[in-house]
Amino acid sequence: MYSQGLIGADGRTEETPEFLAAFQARVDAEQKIEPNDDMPEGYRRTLVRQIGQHAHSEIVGMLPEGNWITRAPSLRRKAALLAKVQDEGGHGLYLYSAAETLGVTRKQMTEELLDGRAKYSSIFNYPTLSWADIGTIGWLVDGAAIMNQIPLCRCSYGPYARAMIRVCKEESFHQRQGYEIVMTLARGTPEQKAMAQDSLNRWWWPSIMMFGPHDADSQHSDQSMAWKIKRFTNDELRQKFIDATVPQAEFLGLTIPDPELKWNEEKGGYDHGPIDWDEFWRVVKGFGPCARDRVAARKKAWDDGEWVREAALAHAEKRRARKLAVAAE
Ligand code: BYC
Repeated sequence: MYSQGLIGADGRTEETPEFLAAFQARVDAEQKIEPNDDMPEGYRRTLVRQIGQHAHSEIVGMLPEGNWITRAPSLRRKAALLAKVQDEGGHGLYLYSAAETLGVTRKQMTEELLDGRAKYSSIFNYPTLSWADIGTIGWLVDGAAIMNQIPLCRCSYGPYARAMIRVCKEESFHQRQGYEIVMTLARGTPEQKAMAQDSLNRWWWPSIMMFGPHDADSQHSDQSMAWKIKRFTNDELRQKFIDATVPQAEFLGLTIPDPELKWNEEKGGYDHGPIDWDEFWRVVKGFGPCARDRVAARKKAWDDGEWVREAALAHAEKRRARKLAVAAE
């Protein structure tokens, strides 16, 4: 029998050493943890934090790209961008639902985002200054997201792992549409190629920061790896991303803005220059270039949507009352 926790006076499972060991054994045996299973409070909290941050990132991530929908250079580009931004909204909803299975409400998560307790990915605090940025976001940002999220399809928590499967399929389409935009610009006029290079120069470092702090400074990695929430460390994923992306930049004839980027035969991967962690922490702490606009946009959407939530609730309540009345007849 898996559950060896004792039920405490408050009705919650006390985390005895036996309970924790049995939980870990279950994770080690690659059994999926499902919403109604007993789980350590720390495991639940870690997932709420990570899935919540992930959901917020998908929703906030719609803003920098949405900014270009009306200015896309052709109908084909506009239709593709619209579909991509809509996909990101869908990913956010999927993820909020996955987090809700852990006993937190979407309202709580949104309030935490708006008052700064919950984070969203640092990358979405940077502005989209040119059309090339839409290509670069697809290529680099979705590319980094895929690298980070493919292993999450094997996360020990079932609802998160299953949500990631569809999300990754769509992200892979997004990455290709971005790469194709950058390729078109890189093969275009000298001005277009310069636009693509300028975009790469601005997005490269923020993209490799997306993977989070170096392993030595990552507070949560060890425990998250033990619980098989994370399957690779931040630095391992960053390295995989750099190794996959450098040949793509070479193919495009673009230069990655890191003079210290060099193939290291011994390790079988690229060495890179130092990351500006001061910039990273500044952005993570809410002082990124667009941070105020992003949170203000989310607050406006939440406030403007209040009547919709109220109407939906009233409608659901009315239907429930009608069903009860019919059942009572
Ligand atoms: N931005 O101990 P660590 C996407 C925080 S893609 C902001 O290593 P962990 C999309 C971290 O939360 C982006 N904060 O943490 C793509 C922690 O602070 P708290 C979303 C960051 O959790 C294209 C502290 O730093 N993807 O959505 O083990 C278009 C210490 O870090 C960041 C996900 O969220 C950052 N970059 O590892 C549209 C993927 N990095 O919480 C949308 C799921 C670190 O203690 N998340 N921090 O206050 C993850 O895989 C992990 O949470 C991370 C961080 C790798 C991000």
